Amino acid sequence: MHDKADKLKKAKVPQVTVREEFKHRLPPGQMLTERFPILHEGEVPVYDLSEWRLDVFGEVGTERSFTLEELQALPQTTVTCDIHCVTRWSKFDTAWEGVRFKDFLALLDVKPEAKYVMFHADEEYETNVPLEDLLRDDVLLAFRYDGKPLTDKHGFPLRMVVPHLYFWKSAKWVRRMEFMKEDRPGFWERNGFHNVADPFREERFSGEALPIPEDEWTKKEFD
Ligand SMILES: Nc1nc2c(c(=O)[nH]1)N[C@H]1C(S)=C(S)[C@@H](COP(=O)(O)O)O[C@H]1N2
Ligand SMILES: [Mo]
Repeated sequence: MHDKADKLKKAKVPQVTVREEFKHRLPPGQMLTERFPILHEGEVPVYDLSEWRLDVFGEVGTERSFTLEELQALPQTTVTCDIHCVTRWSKFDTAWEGVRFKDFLALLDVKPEAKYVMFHADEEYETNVPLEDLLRDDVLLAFRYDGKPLTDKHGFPLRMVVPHLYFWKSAKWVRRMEFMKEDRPGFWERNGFHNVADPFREERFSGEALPIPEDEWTKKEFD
């Protein structure tokens, strides 16, 4: 009985204490969790993988469309990184496998004028990231998390992982990449969130702070 009560308690407050030597890895205003919260707008998409494509368009010489098999045949990398959600949870040492964005970019005919990327994802999600940010070695088109294929709720079959920005910049269920000359705000960026989103500078909001209760994330679904 005690056990069950403890488990429920743990589920309610999934926050853990950060050891002194890791404190520098926790951005200001963040709380550490060992669970994996699930956050998104809309429904979890269901795919017919034979129809699934990743499309590349915008400031490119040639538009491209990749099947999942084509993407999975590319050289893959493992990245272990910390992730930080604007709703205040952070998770350390998350392990992802996939194709480096940089390696993917090398296959594309992107025009030199392209300076930003809009990630278009299901369900009608969009987020914008400067191309320069995506050239870091730890930015992935990820197929796998923690040694297993992504679960539906975490973005199966393909999501972005852009670890140095708040996690809303890491689109789950990504379907289209648009290369752009000019920056344009994505879904959250149009709805009061910061355009840059550096967690160590606490770039949460573009104007006034949005009224998100500090414990809201603890009430969401978790793995
Ligand atoms: N397609 C899509 N991707 C998305 C979102 C979304 O609503 N739709 N939410 C973002 C937000 S706010 C966060 S914190 C992370 C959550 O990823 P997770 O559910 O794997 O923790 O996904 C990001 N990517
Ligand atoms: Mo988020």
